[in-house]
Amino acid sequence: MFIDVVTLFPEMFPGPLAGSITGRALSAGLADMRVHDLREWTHDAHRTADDRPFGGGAGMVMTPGPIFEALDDVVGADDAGVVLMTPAGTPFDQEIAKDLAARPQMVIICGRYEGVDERVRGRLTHAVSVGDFVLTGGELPAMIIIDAVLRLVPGVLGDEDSAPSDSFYNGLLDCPHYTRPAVFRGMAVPDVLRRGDHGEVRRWRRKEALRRTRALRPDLLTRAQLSDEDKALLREIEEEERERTQ
Ligand code: JB8
Repeated sequence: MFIDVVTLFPEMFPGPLAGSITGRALSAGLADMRVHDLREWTHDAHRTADDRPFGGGAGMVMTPGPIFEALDDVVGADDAGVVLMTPAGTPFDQEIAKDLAARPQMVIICGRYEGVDERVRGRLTHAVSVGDFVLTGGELPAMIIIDAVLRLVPGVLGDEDSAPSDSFYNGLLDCPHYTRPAVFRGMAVPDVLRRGDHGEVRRWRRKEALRRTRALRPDLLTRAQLSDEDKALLREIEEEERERTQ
């Protein structure tokens, strides 16, 4: 896949993407990341990419001209994803990651300042946020999107880097994990994991994933596709919760 980043701070890339699984994916040619300085598409001596907001007020707005010209030059495929990183976007999630990973090209525009001229929206397939907090710009969010998308590209994950059981892969938080030692500072690993009954282990993991999701992310539970077994496990959890709080 082709990944194109349009930014006022190209020196921030590849940054952390040069390491680990993403670094290997890029150096192995499984994806080709090109980083573009938005100022290449400015035409004045000061290479201006922002301006004062119509209507007045504090802060600067990224002007549409350089962004439109950058997209004219950079967007190749007609089913390319064109993504603006903005706090006023859709919360990024695994569904958006899958959508973007299925495309031949992803172009990410990193927002800065108070925002981007609204007329840019018409050139986008996605406007996404990575969470409800204020950042300095869209560069770090763009790296999050690239990481999440790259790991869905075939060949990027080795056998040891599991995708199917990850949190959110099936719409639930992942179950708790344990490794040796069996007892650490007086804290024991649940017996079921040490007995080696694979059916019991699978059921325990599903139940604990449901328990954790119910406690921490009830919004995910209402959207998840729950099997009859899941519903039975949730009833057990609710009964255990009633007993615990009596
Ligand atoms: C300033 O949450 B985000 C995001 C936040 C930002 C900017 C861009 C993106 C620019 N704050 O994805």
